[in-house]
Amino acid sequence: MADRAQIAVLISGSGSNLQAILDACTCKSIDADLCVVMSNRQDAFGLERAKKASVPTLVLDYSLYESREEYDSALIAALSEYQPDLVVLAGFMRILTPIFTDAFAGKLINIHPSLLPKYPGLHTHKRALEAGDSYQGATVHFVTHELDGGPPILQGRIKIADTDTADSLASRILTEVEHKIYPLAVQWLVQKRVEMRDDGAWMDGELLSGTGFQYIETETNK
Ligand code: NHR
Ligand code: GAR
Repeated sequence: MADRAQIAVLISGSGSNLQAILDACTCKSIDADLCVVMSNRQDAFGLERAKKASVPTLVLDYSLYESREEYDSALIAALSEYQPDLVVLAGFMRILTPIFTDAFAGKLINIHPSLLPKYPGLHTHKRALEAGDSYQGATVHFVTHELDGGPPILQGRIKIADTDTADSLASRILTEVEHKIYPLAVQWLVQKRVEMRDDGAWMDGELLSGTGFQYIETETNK
């Protein structure tokens, strides 16, 4: 096994969270290397980011597979070549079957743009605005067979302004929350400070609450 932890990242689009993780590996705030970036779309901009950083890339288009199960089996086979210690979903837009989530149980995480357990699924910012919420944010969680229902690890939030739209919230949460909490949560996993057990996510020997650790920005983690 390689001496630094190996991370596989799965994307579907721009890959700005991938970039935040790549940058954190470069500046050593994550003690790991990316072993592969996989996209389900050939035109995902994140693939360019990976190539620029000399990380191997893979494209697995799901329209070429008969079923979700066949796609997931192909994905497992492709990733196995790289022996990842951690599989990170970063804007990956395909629901995974238990074939995949069981194969990587405890090693598979996602960032979801809402304050889970609120608003699993899609269109989260529109739903928070329509509900008149005061805060919106993002949550890093373990992925299980239950969509956006795996145990939360780390959550960060911003106050919703009167002038916010779904688009302005999406972009503020991406830069002010996601790009900060995702590299931090990845490092916690690499350090084995966080693990998934039957009853939820544990950190430093304590069971985390159902919303995960709450990220508060300080002078040192800005
Ligand atoms: N898979 C499992 N099993 N569990 C999770 O928690 C997952 C997952 C796969 C992806 C990311 C998730 C998010 O953060 C994620 C979490 C896609 C959809 C979706 O409805 C929902 C949630 C997430 C990702 N996808 C449609 C599908 O039919 C396709 C939508 C599209 O292509 O635009 O797969 O929000
Ligand atoms: C992020 O906001 C992420 O939370 C969200 O997509 C964006 C990806 O941006 N994920 C989902 O909505 C998953 N359904 P990025 O490609 O620039 O990292």
